[in-house]
Amino acid sequence: MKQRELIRISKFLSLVLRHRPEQIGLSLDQHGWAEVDELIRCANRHGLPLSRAQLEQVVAENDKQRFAFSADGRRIRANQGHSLPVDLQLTPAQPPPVLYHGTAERFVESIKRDGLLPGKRQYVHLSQDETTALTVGQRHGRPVVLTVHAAAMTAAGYVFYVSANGVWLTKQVPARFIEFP
Ligand code: HQG
Repeated sequence: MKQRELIRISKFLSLVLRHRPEQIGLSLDQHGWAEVDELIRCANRHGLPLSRAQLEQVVAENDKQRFAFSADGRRIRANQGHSLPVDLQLTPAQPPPVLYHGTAERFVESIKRDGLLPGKRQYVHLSQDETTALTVGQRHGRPVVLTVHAAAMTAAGYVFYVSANGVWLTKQVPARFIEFP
């Protein structure tokens, strides 16, 4: 499968597995899982030809490992990024001393005031390295990388999770834990 086709299917999966399964008549369980057979049926019915083999290739080769199959291979879900209120059953984890958040310059004033908020998603997304954060920030405009004092947050009782694909998640980051460039 060509790179372009992989990306197209990945974007489609992000939409239906994180945000809007109802758009293709799909349902997710409370932990975010979709039945693979049902996903394929719904996709095909909505004009996106999709096979099990293609899904396997997307899961295996996705640049950010955005999706995972269940152990028995019968279900699939997104590893993070949901706006739907699914419970990924993540266990709290101890983050490294600092994490990074990439955002756009135009959001900085508001972040200084309110801290980092999850917006439409369930969690604020944080990266372990600055390069990844920069790429995330570039999606929104002229990028800025913020340093988040994660260890200080856990000491203060804030809880962190790490998704199956290595994205750090937390409900919010108060401004006092953020270092601005
Ligand atoms: C900003 C992609 C104003 C926040 C990425 C961000 C990530 C505020 C935007 C994942 C704010 C939300 C998530 C405040 C936060 N005032 N703006 N108080 N608090 N913001 O897309 O982190 O490719 O929902 O800085 O790689 O950019 O889809 O979050 O700029 O891991 O797999 O509000 O999405 O992953 O934007 O990206 P988003 P994000 P995928």
